[in-house]
Amino acid sequence: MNMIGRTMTDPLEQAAEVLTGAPDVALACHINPDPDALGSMLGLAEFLRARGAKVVASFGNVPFEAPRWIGALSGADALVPPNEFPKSPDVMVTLDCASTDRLGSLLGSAKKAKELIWIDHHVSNEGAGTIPIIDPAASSTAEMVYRLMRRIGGEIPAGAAASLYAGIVTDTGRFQYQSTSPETLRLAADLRTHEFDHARLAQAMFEDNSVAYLRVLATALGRLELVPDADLVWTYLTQEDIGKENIPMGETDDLIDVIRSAREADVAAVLKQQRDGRFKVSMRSRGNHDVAAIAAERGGGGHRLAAGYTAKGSLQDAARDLVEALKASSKVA
Ligand SMILES: [Mn+2]
Repeated sequence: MNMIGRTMTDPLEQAAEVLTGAPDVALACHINPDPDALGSMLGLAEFLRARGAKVVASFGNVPFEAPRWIGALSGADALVPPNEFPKSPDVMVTLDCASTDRLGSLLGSAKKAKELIWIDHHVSNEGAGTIPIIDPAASSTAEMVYRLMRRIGGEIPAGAAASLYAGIVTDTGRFQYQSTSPETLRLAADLRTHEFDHARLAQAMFEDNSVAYLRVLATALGRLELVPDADLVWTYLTQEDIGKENIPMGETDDLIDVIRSAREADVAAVLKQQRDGRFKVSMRSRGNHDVAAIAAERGGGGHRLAAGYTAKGSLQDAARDLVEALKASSKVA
């Protein structure tokens, strides 16, 4: 492919061409992967393997721990721990990474990759790699991977369809969020024509809480604070809280979805203490605030209605800063 030809084709076409010809492909999704990141990656892995490519997939968590729901997805046999990931891959694809630091320990491989295809839908993404495919209008990275598969052509294995479906269902909040377009629904319908148990998949993703998590949820709900001046409802969890119930902080990812159902405030936030003592702030807006802007000003990122950052200082400092930011932020009409 010559350079002129290349500048004239769109990134999706470029990526399709590269992946069609590549015998070895290395896939990476973001650290602490959600079903969109992992589903996109394992789906693409299974698809490319069915086409005869050798594929490895990973994410840069150290220690390397897969989320519990990975058992509901197929294609996991492509997974390797980060230390077995190629150091300078010929072709590497990143999935659902809003920024390079989301690669964790796999960033070095991305820097040395000859061809780096960067697939993401976060609005804060500035794009990276030799072939950036960024679509903030896409409901999910899985939706974008599906388009890429269609462009490459050929059969989509049922397992790959299930993995993409998991990503779409999750990132659209089960088809509730604004990002759910007619195209998203058509694409989900297409995926559902494949033979897989979507009800079991949904159960593994959404109805699989431990009693320990529900107790931690009770602790968080017991501390709920409403700040009407800031249009905010918020709560927090400390390392001690999760230590008591012996669950990892990652198991509390869905807590924000309970908090944001409060009708009295537009913005919901959960402040979670990390192992280093700092508080990670997750925010959701019901539609009237651009929380991505607040996150970006604090070194974080995300979407207009769902974003996050790591706060400086104590819990009190972090909460005060958030309240001030919301009071200052002009509402989106
Ligand atoms: Mn996503």
